[in-house]
Amino acid sequence: MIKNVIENVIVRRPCKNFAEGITASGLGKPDYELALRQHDGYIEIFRKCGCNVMVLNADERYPDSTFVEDVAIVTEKCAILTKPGADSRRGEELEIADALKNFYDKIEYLTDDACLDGGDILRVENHFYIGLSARTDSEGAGQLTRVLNKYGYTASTVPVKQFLHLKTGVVYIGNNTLVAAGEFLDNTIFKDFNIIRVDEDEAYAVNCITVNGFLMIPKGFKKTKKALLDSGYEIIEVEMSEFEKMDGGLTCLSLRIPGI
Ligand code: CIR
Repeated sequence: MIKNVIENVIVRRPCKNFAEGITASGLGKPDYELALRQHDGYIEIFRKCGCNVMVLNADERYPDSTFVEDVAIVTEKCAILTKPGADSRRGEELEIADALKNFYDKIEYLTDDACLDGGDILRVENHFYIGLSARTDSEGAGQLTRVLNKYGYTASTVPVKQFLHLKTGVVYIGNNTLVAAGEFLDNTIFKDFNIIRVDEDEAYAVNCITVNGFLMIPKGFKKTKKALLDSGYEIIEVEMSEFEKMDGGLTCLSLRIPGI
């Protein structure tokens, strides 16, 4: 049984050219100063939830490098560096290795022929669903599965068509419960879960985070907040407007390292 305690969290400050990152949101250019303040708020919530937060300096070479979730998979047994599927993000993964060495003896690597973004990895207890998306291919999924199997985890793939990443459209909040929207609402792969259904106009709010008994959700999504009130978690809202403009959700901004 995993403890489900998050002890350490790694984040990276947004860089000055954050607005030059990849986006299809159509929500306009983010305000950098506001993004920094929202990032401060995000960090503060993890601290309130009892986590140590390691804050890495901005990396101006990679506009999307604040979205650290995409560059590594962190478990209680090992960390695995990914191979980002977008050309402009290739190499970001190597920049997180030193930070991970503070927490891990075992760091695993995928090879250059793989594509895999951490946003496509949905962990449910000791099973990992791997989204096959525009960013993650079957070579990446195969390599990750082999690494996970080595550490006693299982994995399987899920096609992702509508969303950027698997976790943009479905997340696990414990207790056999998923929060989902769009293509994942009636996907037979998830038929044995309880599903908290999120309407299309609030789909951004699917991407929430459970952390030490709290549920962090983006601010401004009333229907989803109401639906999540019965989940048994205390809900904490965080302003995310500037990250939403760059297609980033709550999970994307951190690597959450489970306690052993
Ligand atoms: C990108 O397109 O790569 C970034 N602008 C957003 C990444 C969001 N990451 C995530 O959903 N895990």
